[in-house]
This record gives sequence, C-alpha cells and structure tokens, in this order.
Amino acid sequence: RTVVLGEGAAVLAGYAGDRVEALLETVATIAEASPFRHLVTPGGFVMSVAMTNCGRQGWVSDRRGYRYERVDPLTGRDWPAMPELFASLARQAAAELGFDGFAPDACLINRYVAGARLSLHQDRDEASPEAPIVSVSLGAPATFLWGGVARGERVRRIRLGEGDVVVWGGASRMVFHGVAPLHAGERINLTFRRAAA
Ligand code: MD3
Ligand code: FE
Repeated sequence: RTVVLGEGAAVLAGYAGDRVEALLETVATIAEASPFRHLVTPGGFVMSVAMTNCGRQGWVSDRRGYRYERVDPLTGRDWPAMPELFASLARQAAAELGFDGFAPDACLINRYVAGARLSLHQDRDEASPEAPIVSVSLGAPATFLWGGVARGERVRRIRLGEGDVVVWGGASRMVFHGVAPLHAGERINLTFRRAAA
C-alpha cells in the first residue's frame, strides 16, 4: 500500500515487511563496531535520540557543527560498510517513486526510547540534494511530523510502524520534519542519504 504525502514523497506501508528481522540483526552487528551514542548539538544540547552510522559517510554533530565524516570520531575507524541488504532495500524503495539509481553513501541509524524525540528540522548537510532520502522504521511505532518547506507551515502528523518505508525526493526533499516523543518501547530508524556529490 502506497500513501502519497506530496510531490515526490510517499509512505510504502510495510514495504520492509519480510526483511525486518534481518535488518534488526544487522543493526546490532553495526552497533558492535560503531556503538550508539548521544551526540551534542552545536548549541550544547545532548540529543535524546542515540545515533550511529554505516556507509562511506556518517552524519555527526558536535559543538563545531553538523557534518558528514568518513571516520567515526568515537572509534577512530571507518564507519561499518553499508550492508547489501540495506543498500538494495533503499534502492528498490526509491525506484518505486521513480528515483532510479539511488546509491546511498550514508545510513544514519537512530534509536529512540520512551521520551526521545527529534525536533523539527531540514536535512541540508548533503551535497546531493537532487537525490531522495529513504527512511525505514523498525520496532515501536512513532508519530512523524511533516511540515512545509518553510518553518511555521502547518505540520501533519503521520503514524509510522514497523516495516514502513518512506521516500522523500523532489519538491519534498527540503521539507521540515521531526518525530514526536516516543510513548513506549524502542524504535530504530534507518535514514539513507546521498551525502557526497
Ligand atoms: C522528510 N530522522 O535523522 S526519517 C533524521 O524517524 C530524521 O529518525 C527521522 O529526520 C527519524 O534526519 C525521520 C524520515 C525523513 C528523513 C529525511 C527527510 C523524512 C524526511 C528529509 C526531507 C523530508
Ligand atoms: Fe531529518
């Protein structure tokens, strides 16, 4: 089932369905090499969401700013490689919306526990904004917040459950979005991006 959210954006409900278990096992393996950690924002706040990455590029935040790094600053080693299971799921989902040839070089893995949230923001640290973003929800359901391209536009609330995949490209690539505080349980989100040019 596909729910169109806007131009270039849609929820592919349950699209990861039969791959959920393998995806979660793979996340656990990645976290053994590059553990989940709570990053600090440039403003000095500790993020409630715990993060790690896989792929050639990893998204990081610290007092100096937001950026992509080839090396995990926590371990001093490259981020774990992007598993083929991850890359193929992202490529197939993007193609469903007509974004053929999506080759993500970064997968940010977010872990939410009760109370964790992501305030409204744009993803603008990527050098290839013409590429879409693909997100995969695993574990506990969450309320996704989806606004407009300008802050202050009306925000829609969308419930995302396990196995749901969302593709955001084209005119929807720069919309403000976030995640409401998780009620209970644990949620993992995979966010696939093209970070380099
Ligand atoms: C819509 N993560 O890590 S993924 C993020 O559920 C992030 O963890 C959320 O936003 C999460 O930056 C949402 C879905 C998502 C990702 C990027 C988008 C939605 C987007 C970019 C533009 C519009
Ligand atoms: Fe985001």
